[in-house]
Amino acid sequence: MTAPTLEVHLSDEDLTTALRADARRGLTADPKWLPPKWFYDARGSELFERITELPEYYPTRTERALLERVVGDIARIAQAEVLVELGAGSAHKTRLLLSALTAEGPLKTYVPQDVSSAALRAAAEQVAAEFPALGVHGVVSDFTDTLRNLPRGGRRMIAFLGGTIGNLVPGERAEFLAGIREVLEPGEQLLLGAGLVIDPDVLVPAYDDAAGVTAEFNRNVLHVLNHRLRADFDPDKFAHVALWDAEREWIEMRLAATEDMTVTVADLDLTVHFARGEQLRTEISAKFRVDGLDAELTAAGFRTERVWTDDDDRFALVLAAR
Ligand code: AVJ
Repeated sequence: MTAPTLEVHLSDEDLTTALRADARRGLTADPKWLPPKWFYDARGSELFERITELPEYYPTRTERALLERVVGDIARIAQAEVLVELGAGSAHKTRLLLSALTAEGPLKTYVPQDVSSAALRAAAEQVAAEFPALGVHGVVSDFTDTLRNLPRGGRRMIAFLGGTIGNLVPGERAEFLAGIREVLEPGEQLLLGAGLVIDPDVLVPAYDDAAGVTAEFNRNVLHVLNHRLRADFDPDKFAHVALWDAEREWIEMRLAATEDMTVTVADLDLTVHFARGEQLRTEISAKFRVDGLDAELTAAGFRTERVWTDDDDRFALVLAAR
Protein backbone atom coordinates (compact mmCIF):
# COMPACT_ATOMS: atom_id res chain seq x y z
CA MET A 1 0.00 0.00 0.00
CA THR A 2 1.20 3.50 -0.83
CA ALA A 3 0.62 6.05 1.91
CA PRO A 4 -2.16 8.49 1.02
CA THR A 5 -1.11 12.03 0.21
CA LEU A 6 -2.92 15.03 1.56
CA GLU A 7 -2.91 18.40 -0.19
CA VAL A 8 -4.02 21.31 1.95
CA HIS A 9 -5.33 24.38 0.16
CA LEU A 10 -7.31 25.61 3.11
CA SER A 11 -5.65 26.57 6.37
CA ASP A 12 -7.32 27.17 9.70
CA GLU A 13 -6.66 30.84 9.10
CA ASP A 14 -8.45 30.76 5.72
CA LEU A 15 -11.42 29.13 7.42
CA THR A 16 -11.54 31.78 10.12
CA THR A 17 -11.34 34.55 7.53
CA ALA A 18 -14.25 33.02 5.62
CA LEU A 19 -16.29 32.49 8.79
CA ARG A 20 -15.73 36.10 9.87
CA ALA A 21 -16.94 37.41 6.51
CA ASP A 22 -19.98 35.08 6.48
CA ALA A 23 -20.91 35.88 10.08
CA ARG A 24 -20.66 39.62 9.58
CA ARG A 25 -22.67 39.53 6.37
CA GLY A 26 -25.35 37.20 7.70
CA LEU A 27 -25.80 38.63 11.18
CA THR A 28 -26.13 42.20 9.89
CA ALA A 29 -28.61 41.20 7.17
CA ASP A 30 -32.38 41.42 7.46
CA PRO A 31 -33.54 38.69 7.84
CA LYS A 32 -30.46 37.25 9.51
CA TRP A 33 -28.87 34.12 8.09
CA LEU A 34 -25.74 31.94 8.20
CA PRO A 35 -24.42 29.51 5.57
CA PRO A 36 -24.87 25.81 6.51
CA LYS A 37 -21.23 24.89 5.99
CA TRP A 38 -20.42 26.25 9.47
CA PHE A 39 -22.38 23.48 11.22
CA TYR A 40 -19.55 21.06 10.67
CA ASP A 41 -16.90 21.39 13.36
CA ALA A 42 -16.02 18.11 15.13
CA ARG A 43 -19.20 18.22 17.24
CA GLY A 44 -21.36 19.22 14.27
CA SER A 45 -19.97 16.40 12.14
CA GLU A 46 -20.68 13.96 14.95
CA LEU A 47 -24.23 15.28 15.33
CA PHE A 48 -24.75 14.92 11.59
CA GLU A 49 -23.56 11.30 11.80
CA ARG A 50 -26.21 10.76 14.48
CA ILE A 51 -28.83 12.40 12.27
CA THR A 52 -28.09 9.90 9.52
CA GLU A 53 -29.07 7.10 11.90
CA LEU A 54 -32.38 8.63 13.04
CA PRO A 55 -35.57 6.81 12.02
CA GLU A 56 -36.97 10.05 10.54
CA TYR A 57 -33.90 10.95 8.48
CA TYR A 58 -34.46 8.83 5.38
CA PRO A 59 -32.00 10.45 2.88
CA THR A 60 -28.77 8.73 3.91
CA ARG A 61 -30.13 5.20 4.08
CA THR A 62 -32.23 5.71 0.96
CA GLU A 63 -29.28 6.93 -1.07
CA ARG A 64 -27.11 4.14 0.27
CA ALA A 65 -29.60 1.41 -0.64
CA LEU A 66 -30.07 2.95 -4.08
CA LEU A 67 -26.33 3.16 -4.60
CA GLU A 68 -25.96 -0.48 -3.54
CA ARG A 69 -28.53 -1.44 -6.16
CA VAL A 70 -27.10 0.52 -9.09
CA VAL A 71 -23.41 0.97 -8.38
CA GLY A 72 -22.49 -1.82 -10.81
CA ASP A 73 -24.33 -0.01 -13.61
CA ILE A 74 -22.66 3.25 -12.68
CA ALA A 75 -19.21 1.65 -12.76
CA ARG A 76 -19.83 -0.06 -16.12
CA ILE A 77 -21.06 3.13 -17.75
CA ALA A 78 -18.51 5.45 -16.17
CA GLN A 79 -15.30 3.42 -16.69
CA ALA A 80 -13.61 5.96 -14.44
CA GLU A 81 -9.87 5.89 -13.80
CA VAL A 82 -10.07 8.66 -11.20
CA LEU A 83 -12.88 9.13 -8.69
CA VAL A 84 -13.08 12.61 -7.20
CA GLU A 85 -15.48 12.77 -4.27
CA LEU A 86 -16.60 16.25 -3.20
CA GLY A 87 -17.45 16.61 0.49
CA ALA A 88 -16.12 13.10 1.13
CA GLY A 89 -16.36 13.52 4.92
CA SER A 90 -16.53 10.13 6.56
CA ALA A 91 -16.59 8.33 3.20
CA HIS A 92 -19.23 5.74 4.14
CA LYS A 93 -20.70 5.41 0.66
CA THR A 94 -17.31 5.62 -0.91
CA ARG A 95 -16.48 1.95 -0.31
CA LEU A 96 -19.41 0.88 -2.44
CA LEU A 97 -18.29 3.08 -5.29
CA LEU A 98 -14.64 2.12 -5.01
CA SER A 99 -15.39 -1.60 -4.94
CA ALA A 100 -17.58 -1.38 -8.02
CA LEU A 101 -15.29 0.97 -9.93
CA THR A 102 -12.32 -1.34 -9.34
CA ALA A 103 -14.26 -4.55 -10.05
CA GLU A 104 -16.09 -3.30 -13.15
CA GLY A 105 -13.61 -0.76 -14.44
CA PRO A 106 -10.14 0.68 -14.53
CA LEU A 107 -10.13 2.79 -11.34
CA LYS A 108 -6.60 3.76 -10.25
CA THR A 109 -6.95 6.86 -8.11
CA TYR A 110 -9.31 8.17 -5.45
CA VAL A 111 -9.36 11.88 -4.69
CA PRO A 112 -11.51 12.68 -1.64
CA GLN A 113 -12.13 16.37 -0.97
CA ASP A 114 -13.42 17.96 2.20
CA VAL A 115 -13.09 21.19 4.16
CA SER A 116 -12.22 19.26 7.31
CA SER A 117 -8.65 17.96 7.31
CA ALA A 118 -9.19 15.73 10.35
CA ALA A 119 -12.12 13.87 8.79
CA LEU A 120 -10.34 13.64 5.48
CA ARG A 121 -7.06 12.30 6.81
CA ALA A 122 -8.86 9.51 8.67
CA ALA A 123 -10.99 8.64 5.65
CA ALA A 124 -8.01 8.67 3.28
CA GLU A 125 -6.02 6.36 5.52
CA GLN A 126 -8.88 3.90 5.89
CA VAL A 127 -9.47 3.76 2.16
CA ALA A 128 -5.77 3.37 1.41
CA ALA A 129 -5.59 0.42 3.81
CA GLU A 130 -8.68 -1.19 2.37
CA PHE A 131 -7.80 -0.64 -1.29
CA PRO A 132 -4.01 -1.11 -1.39
CA ALA A 133 -3.82 -0.97 -5.18
CA LEU A 134 -5.44 2.47 -5.29
CA GLY A 135 -3.62 5.81 -5.18
CA VAL A 136 -5.32 8.06 -2.62
CA HIS A 137 -4.82 11.82 -2.82
CA GLY A 138 -6.86 13.79 -0.31
CA VAL A 139 -7.53 17.45 -1.00
CA VAL A 140 -8.46 19.82 1.81
CA SER A 141 -10.07 22.80 0.12
CA ASP A 142 -13.40 24.25 -0.70
CA PHE A 143 -15.18 23.06 -3.84
CA THR A 144 -14.11 25.91 -6.07
CA ASP A 145 -10.43 25.45 -5.25
CA THR A 146 -10.74 21.70 -5.64
CA LEU A 147 -12.04 22.12 -9.14
CA ARG A 148 -9.17 24.43 -10.01
CA ASN A 149 -6.61 21.98 -8.57
CA LEU A 150 -8.10 18.74 -9.85
CA PRO A 151 -5.55 16.15 -10.98
CA ARG A 152 -5.43 15.82 -14.76
CA GLY A 153 -4.94 12.70 -16.81
CA GLY A 154 -7.11 9.61 -16.52
CA ARG A 155 -10.83 9.56 -17.13
CA ARG A 156 -12.48 11.23 -14.14
CA MET A 157 -15.80 10.96 -12.43
CA ILE A 158 -16.75 13.61 -9.88
CA ALA A 159 -19.17 12.36 -7.23
CA PHE A 160 -21.24 14.77 -5.18
CA LEU A 161 -23.48 12.65 -3.00
CA GLY A 162 -25.74 12.97 0.01
CA GLY A 163 -28.04 15.62 -1.41
CA THR A 164 -25.70 18.43 -0.37
CA ILE A 165 -26.39 20.13 -3.73
CA GLY A 166 -29.66 21.12 -2.00
CA ASN A 167 -27.77 23.43 0.35
CA LEU A 168 -27.24 25.78 -2.58
CA VAL A 169 -29.85 28.23 -3.85
CA PRO A 170 -30.64 27.97 -7.58
CA GLY A 171 -28.14 30.65 -8.66
CA GLU A 172 -25.34 29.05 -6.63
CA ARG A 173 -26.24 25.63 -8.06
CA ALA A 174 -26.03 26.92 -11.61
CA GLU A 175 -22.63 28.41 -10.91
CA PHE A 176 -21.40 25.29 -9.12
CA LEU A 177 -22.55 22.90 -11.87
CA ALA A 178 -21.11 25.12 -14.60
CA GLY A 179 -17.82 25.19 -12.66
CA ILE A 180 -17.69 21.39 -12.64
CA ARG A 181 -18.60 21.21 -16.31
CA GLU A 182 -15.79 23.62 -17.09
CA VAL A 183 -13.03 21.48 -15.58
CA LEU A 184 -14.22 18.21 -17.13
CA GLU A 185 -12.97 16.87 -20.44
CA PRO A 186 -15.48 15.56 -22.98
CA GLY A 187 -16.79 12.17 -21.84
CA GLU A 188 -15.94 12.66 -18.17
CA GLN A 189 -18.80 12.46 -15.68
CA LEU A 190 -20.59 13.86 -12.70
CA LEU A 191 -22.46 11.54 -10.31
CA LEU A 192 -24.97 13.59 -8.37
CA GLY A 193 -27.14 12.49 -5.43
CA ALA A 194 -30.23 14.61 -4.81
CA GLY A 195 -33.26 14.40 -2.55
CA LEU A 196 -36.58 14.46 -4.37
CA VAL A 197 -39.75 16.41 -3.56
CA ILE A 198 -41.89 14.13 -1.38
CA ASP A 199 -44.82 14.36 1.00
CA PRO A 200 -44.09 17.11 3.58
CA ASP A 201 -45.41 14.75 6.27
CA VAL A 202 -42.35 12.58 5.65
CA LEU A 203 -39.97 15.40 4.73
CA VAL A 204 -40.44 17.78 7.65
CA PRO A 205 -39.89 15.22 10.45
CA ALA A 206 -36.59 14.29 8.75
CA TYR A 207 -35.49 17.82 9.68
CA ASP A 208 -37.30 17.96 13.02
CA ASP A 209 -36.77 14.61 14.71
CA ALA A 210 -38.45 13.55 17.93
CA ALA A 211 -35.15 12.99 19.75
CA GLY A 212 -34.05 16.57 19.08
CA VAL A 213 -30.74 15.69 17.43
CA THR A 214 -31.38 17.98 14.46
CA ALA A 215 -32.27 20.81 16.85
CA GLU A 216 -28.91 20.34 18.57
CA PHE A 217 -27.16 20.19 15.19
CA ASN A 218 -28.88 23.44 14.22
CA ARG A 219 -27.87 25.18 17.45
CA ASN A 220 -24.30 23.94 16.95
CA VAL A 221 -23.64 26.79 14.53
CA LEU A 222 -24.00 29.14 17.52
CA HIS A 223 -21.42 27.11 19.46
CA VAL A 224 -19.12 27.42 16.45
CA LEU A 225 -19.51 31.22 16.48
CA ASN A 226 -18.91 31.25 20.24
CA HIS A 227 -15.70 29.24 19.93
CA ARG A 228 -14.23 30.59 16.76
CA LEU A 229 -15.27 34.24 16.93
CA ARG A 230 -15.66 34.69 20.69
CA ALA A 231 -19.37 35.32 20.44
CA ASP A 232 -21.65 34.96 23.46
CA PHE A 233 -24.76 33.30 22.04
CA ASP A 234 -26.80 31.33 24.57
CA PRO A 235 -27.82 28.42 22.30
CA ASP A 236 -30.51 27.33 24.78
CA LYS A 237 -32.36 30.55 24.04
CA PHE A 238 -32.89 29.57 20.41
CA ALA A 239 -35.62 27.19 19.29
CA HIS A 240 -35.21 24.89 16.32
CA VAL A 241 -37.54 25.57 13.38
CA ALA A 242 -37.84 23.41 10.25
CA LEU A 243 -40.36 24.31 7.60
CA TRP A 244 -41.18 23.27 4.06
CA ASP A 245 -41.36 26.10 1.54
CA ALA A 246 -43.75 24.56 -0.97
CA GLU A 247 -43.18 27.25 -3.57
CA ARG A 248 -39.41 27.07 -3.66
CA GLU A 249 -39.45 23.39 -2.81
CA TRP A 250 -36.91 23.54 -0.05
CA ILE A 251 -36.67 22.86 3.65
CA GLU A 252 -35.59 25.84 5.66
CA MET A 253 -33.98 25.46 9.06
CA ARG A 254 -34.02 28.46 11.33
CA LEU A 255 -33.24 29.34 14.92
CA ALA A 256 -35.88 31.44 16.67
CA ALA A 257 -34.89 33.68 19.58
CA THR A 258 -37.05 32.78 22.58
CA GLU A 259 -36.61 36.25 24.12
CA ASP A 260 -35.23 39.71 23.29
CA MET A 261 -31.47 39.60 23.49
CA THR A 262 -28.22 41.28 22.60
CA VAL A 263 -25.33 39.14 21.44
CA THR A 264 -21.78 40.31 21.01
CA VAL A 265 -19.29 38.81 18.59
CA ALA A 266 -16.02 39.98 20.15
CA ASP A 267 -13.74 39.10 17.23
CA LEU A 268 -15.94 41.10 14.88
CA ASP A 269 -16.54 44.04 17.23
CA LEU A 270 -20.17 43.39 16.50
CA THR A 271 -23.31 43.70 18.60
CA VAL A 272 -26.40 41.94 17.31
CA HIS A 273 -29.95 42.38 18.59
CA PHE A 274 -32.59 39.68 18.41
CA ALA A 275 -36.23 40.47 19.05
CA ARG A 276 -38.24 37.73 20.75
CA GLY A 277 -39.36 35.33 18.02
CA GLU A 278 -36.90 36.67 15.47
CA GLN A 279 -35.52 33.93 13.23
CA LEU A 280 -32.03 33.33 11.93
CA ARG A 281 -31.93 31.14 8.78
CA THR A 282 -29.23 28.49 9.06
CA GLU A 283 -29.85 26.14 6.12
CA ILE A 284 -31.87 25.50 3.04
CA SER A 285 -32.12 21.92 1.86
CA ALA A 286 -33.71 21.98 -1.57
CA LYS A 287 -35.55 18.96 -2.94
CA PHE A 288 -35.77 18.27 -6.66
CA ARG A 289 -37.87 16.79 -9.40
CA VAL A 290 -36.13 14.57 -11.95
CA ASP A 291 -37.13 16.92 -14.79
CA GLY A 292 -35.74 19.88 -12.90
CA LEU A 293 -32.43 18.14 -12.22
CA ASP A 294 -32.12 17.27 -15.89
CA ALA A 295 -32.91 20.87 -16.84
CA GLU A 296 -30.33 22.30 -14.43
CA LEU A 297 -27.67 19.88 -15.68
CA THR A 298 -28.50 20.63 -19.30
CA ALA A 299 -28.33 24.37 -18.63
CA ALA A 300 -24.85 23.84 -17.15
CA GLY A 301 -23.71 22.03 -20.31
CA PHE A 302 -24.12 18.41 -19.17
CA ARG A 303 -25.89 15.56 -20.90
CA THR A 304 -27.89 13.40 -18.47
CA GLU A 305 -26.91 9.79 -19.15
CA ARG A 306 -28.96 7.91 -16.55
CA VAL A 307 -31.22 8.65 -13.61
CA TRP A 308 -31.94 6.08 -10.90
CA THR A 309 -34.49 6.56 -8.13
CA ASP A 310 -35.51 4.41 -5.17
CA ASP A 311 -38.88 2.64 -5.21
CA ASP A 312 -40.53 5.39 -3.14
CA ASP A 313 -39.09 8.16 -5.36
CA ARG A 314 -37.42 9.87 -2.43
CA PHE A 315 -33.93 10.15 -3.77
CA ALA A 316 -32.20 10.25 -7.17
CA LEU A 317 -28.74 9.44 -8.45
CA VAL A 318 -27.92 11.10 -11.74
CA LEU A 319 -25.00 10.28 -13.98
CA ALA A 320 -24.28 13.19 -16.31
CA ALA A 321 -21.51 13.54 -18.86
CA ARG A 322 -19.78 16.58 -20.22
C1 AVJ B 1 -25.70 16.96 4.60
C2 AVJ B 1 -26.66 18.84 3.54
C3 AVJ B 1 -27.34 16.68 2.90
O1 AVJ B 1 -29.59 18.87 3.96
O2 AVJ B 1 -30.25 16.89 4.53
C4 AVJ B 1 -29.42 17.16 7.91
C5 AVJ B 1 -27.78 18.32 6.28
N1 AVJ B 1 -29.48 19.30 7.82
N2 AVJ B 1 -30.37 17.60 8.75
C6 AVJ B 1 -29.41 17.78 4.49
C7 AVJ B 1 -28.87 18.25 7.31
C8 AVJ B 1 -30.40 18.89 8.70
C9 AVJ B 1 -28.03 17.46 5.08
N3 AVJ B 1 -26.95 17.51 4.04
